[in-house]
Amino acid sequence: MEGQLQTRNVPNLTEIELAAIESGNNLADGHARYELTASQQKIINQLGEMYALAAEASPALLDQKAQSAFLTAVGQHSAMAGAEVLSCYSSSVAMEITARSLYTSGVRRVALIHPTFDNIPDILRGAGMDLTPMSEDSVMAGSGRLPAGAEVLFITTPNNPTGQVLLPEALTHWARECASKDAVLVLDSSFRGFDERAQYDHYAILVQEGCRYIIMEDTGKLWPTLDLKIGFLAFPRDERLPLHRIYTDILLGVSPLLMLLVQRFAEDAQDGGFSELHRFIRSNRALLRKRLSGIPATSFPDADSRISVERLALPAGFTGSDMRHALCERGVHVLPCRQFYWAEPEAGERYIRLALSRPPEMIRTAAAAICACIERG
Ligand code: EGV
Repeated sequence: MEGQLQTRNVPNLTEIELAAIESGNNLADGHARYELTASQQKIINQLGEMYALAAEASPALLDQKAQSAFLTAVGQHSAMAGAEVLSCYSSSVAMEITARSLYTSGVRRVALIHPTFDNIPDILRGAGMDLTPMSEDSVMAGSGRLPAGAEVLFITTPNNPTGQVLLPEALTHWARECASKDAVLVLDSSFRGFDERAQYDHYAILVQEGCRYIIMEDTGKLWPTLDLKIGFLAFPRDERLPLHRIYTDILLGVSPLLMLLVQRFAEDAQDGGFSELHRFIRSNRALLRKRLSGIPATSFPDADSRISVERLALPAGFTGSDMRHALCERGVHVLPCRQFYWAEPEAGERYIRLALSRPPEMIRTAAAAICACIERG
């Protein structure tokens, strides 16, 4: 009953994102919404020929080539050799398959990073998992034990919305800790394309530590491809969870045209596209920070974040939820951070989240609206 009331009164982040989508000043969702680069445009101009190629080629080969191109571009060199990789239409589909596989195997107790994007706890709870929060700081510190009884440790890295990255020493620690308890280490790496610090070979470490793992890789946040994207679900070939079986309950596979598109964009990324993307996001982040630098008592708590969203801490007396509504009246759409703090919503009220994967003009407009709202009090 309480749960149903919650659902009616507080929108989830995706409902807020949806409401913003038709707006001119949509800095709500984390999807890439800006012009294609020149080399990306070239790929799109070849879509007709790519369709013909995809129709003729072996789907399995296209799948393998796209996976290999993407995983190589993000530094995951051991993945193809050691892991089974399943291609999904989005990383949320991969997450749903993961959660159902856990449930089917009798697993219930998941330790989950806090805060993180709300659809992760929502999908896991929806599939019957019991969640224990683990603070982002304790996860990233890479010391300490798993909470008692935890059968899964779920980490978003880089984390959304903070951009914090699980470094090699910390991954090694948790891999060892999970291996000693036969727990599964699940990583959502949807934002790793933005941050080279998250591009060391995770699979090599996990294999070396003998850890059971599931990794969700994602192209969805990286390229302005009108939501043509792939979520990869990767796990050891000998993993006993019924991931392949549940995948096939849901999908035969994804479109070979989509696989070919992902392959071409991944090759372009490796060939300078990622550098260009990193420059673009860095420049938008600097622009936002500069435009708001004159506003007293606001701050950017994630000094070293490289991902395509940015948290802003509001002055005392403002809440993220109120600020979101006030900005909405000025035609600017952002996310409140309350919902990211799934175990302690009030702690998220200090912040809003702004998307940086937008044209710079939109960042300027949003910054001006935020200044106006705060100055008015
Ligand atoms: C972000 C949208 C889903 C998600 C956006 C996101 N929600 N998939 N239910 O893709 O950070 O804005 O992760």
